[in-house]
Amino acid sequence: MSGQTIAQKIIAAHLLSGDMTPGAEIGLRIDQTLTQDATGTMAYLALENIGIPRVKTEKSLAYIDHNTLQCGFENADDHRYIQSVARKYGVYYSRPGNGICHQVHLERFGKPGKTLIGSDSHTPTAGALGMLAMGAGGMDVAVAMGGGTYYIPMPKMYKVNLTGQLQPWVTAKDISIEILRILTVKGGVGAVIEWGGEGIAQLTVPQRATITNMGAELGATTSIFPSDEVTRAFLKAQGREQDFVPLASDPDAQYDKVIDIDLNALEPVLSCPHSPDNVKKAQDLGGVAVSQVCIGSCTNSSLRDMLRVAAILKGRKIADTVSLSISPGSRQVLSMLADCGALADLIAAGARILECACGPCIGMGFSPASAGVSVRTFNRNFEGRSGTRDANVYLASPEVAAATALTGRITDPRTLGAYPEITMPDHFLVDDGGVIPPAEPEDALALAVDRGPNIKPFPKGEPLPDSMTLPISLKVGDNITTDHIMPAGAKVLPFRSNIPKMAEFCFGVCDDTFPARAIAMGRSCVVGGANYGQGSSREHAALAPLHLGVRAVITKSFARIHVANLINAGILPLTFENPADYDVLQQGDTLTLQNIHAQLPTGRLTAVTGSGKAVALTYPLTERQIAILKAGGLLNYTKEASK
Ligand code: MIC
Ligand code: SF4
Repeated sequence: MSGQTIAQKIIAAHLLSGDMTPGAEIGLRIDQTLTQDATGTMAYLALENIGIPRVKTEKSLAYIDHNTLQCGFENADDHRYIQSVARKYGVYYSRPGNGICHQVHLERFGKPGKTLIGSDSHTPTAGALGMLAMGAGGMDVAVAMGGGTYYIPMPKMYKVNLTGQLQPWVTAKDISIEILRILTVKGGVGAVIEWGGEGIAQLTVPQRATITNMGAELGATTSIFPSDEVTRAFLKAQGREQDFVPLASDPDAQYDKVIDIDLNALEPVLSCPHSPDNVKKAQDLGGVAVSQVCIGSCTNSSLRDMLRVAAILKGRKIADTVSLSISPGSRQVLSMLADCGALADLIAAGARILECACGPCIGMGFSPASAGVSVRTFNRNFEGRSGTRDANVYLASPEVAAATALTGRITDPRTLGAYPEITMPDHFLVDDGGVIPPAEPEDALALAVDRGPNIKPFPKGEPLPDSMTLPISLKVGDNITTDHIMPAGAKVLPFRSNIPKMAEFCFGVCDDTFPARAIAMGRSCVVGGANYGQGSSREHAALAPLHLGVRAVITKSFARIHVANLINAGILPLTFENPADYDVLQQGDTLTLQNIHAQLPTGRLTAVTGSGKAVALTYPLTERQIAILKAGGLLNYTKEASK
């Protein structure tokens, strides 16, 4: 037997069911969970429904970071609900202002060798610590909090070897964008990406985290670094060296794909509108005028990133035509910036300092002007995500962003001269006062949960009928993101715990007549292209269509988390056996599916169009997934199973 990769070692140590053959379903024991507020309300409503009095994980955290605007009572009610439910059920509550979930988790809670799932697609950020960290839908996180198994298809193993040395002004973000150029937004689907090679020794944990964070944009199950002396130094500086365990792949570990990147050859690059894999060099984009620069997000909001930006901006002024926002990733980062004076340098240069939260990344304000150009250090530049439909959003390193803010045009930072030195402290400022522990178990039972009027019950699916005739309520193309299906932003996020209201915005970016049409059709199906559902883990992208009567989604292929969310919601996921059939089906056509129950275990299902043409559909479902679909979703299934 050959040796194991890092991920295979962690999987083997947490394996509850299945065998580790790529593609086969495996069940994992989950050590830690995290939720954020925008997906957290649904996750905790699901947890309440499951009926377990106390979480069973080693540590579960509820972060409030996505919507902190509190314009109107809805958002404040969500926070109050999550705080009360966390207190009662044994979950640590990271209050608004404490920071972005992935940054805080990296700093304070992630542990090498452990498993983590989070109701956010960028949970793999913690892979920078040698943790097997995966994004999941809220219902799956609820089940894991209750001590239940988390199921995924056993991933393939990819390895990226870094050699050489990053040149001045070239950063971890440029590595993240380079791998997107090589693999594309579909290239990591079904794989864990392990980072290694001599080049990783120069990357600190937060730099590694920029890379594991953006592995989500490759569609990867997760990304992971070894736990080595760099990891130990980081944990020590966070005052938690005791959490360190060394972890590396075996020298004879086998990989399905190996990619070599020579760091010496990398240059500052940007992801151009509207996809992270649309890559160009900064020096080739020099003519593009920019009206907004946003620095922060779970990709690039560490102390190191902020200190570097402050050093670049120190003593200079940003261009009159640019609005610059800076959101530090955590209270730790913000406090340390304040203590060392770097915050004052940022303010003096003209930056607008925002709360330690997701902010502009999820369209919570800072939407660019009409047809505006925004350069952001974030991870996603999907159409409409900024809140401005015709905006052009570029993704780049903090260095490129700072240089661009100074000139008002996309700027290769190497034109600024010498790379400013920064000094990283030996110890981070540790104050976990922003994290409120849960009540003791003996006090918890008597505690009430606060529920505001905007918090509606969890939507339930209906048992899968044996035959269905479904009109096609919508046909969309390739790479449809969950930001297309269920947009976010300041107008919609207050309704994350109110699916009927939220469904009014469903597919708004593609076709705002969809919700009314779907309701008028009663039950219907949606047809999509390849990589349908990429991006966010929001299960709202399944629950809102469910509310609108969508019973099946037929595509060329699916993104991992979204297809799991569809099944959990009780919506049938199907793919075309012959991708050319995608062209045969049109919006408004009708599909009839018969003998569904008997056909599902075969992995093949025939649909017949209104004009009598047979369309062969397929999807390899496990027995467990078929049972979930038949029960009308994971919640019904879990309740039935526990009877
Ligand atoms: C995102 O970056 O798209 C989000 C917003 O963090 C989502 C979660 C959500 O929609 O609430 C994600 O990445 O899963
Ligand atoms: Fe928040 Fe943006 Fe990160 Fe999502 S990608 S967790 S919205 S900062």
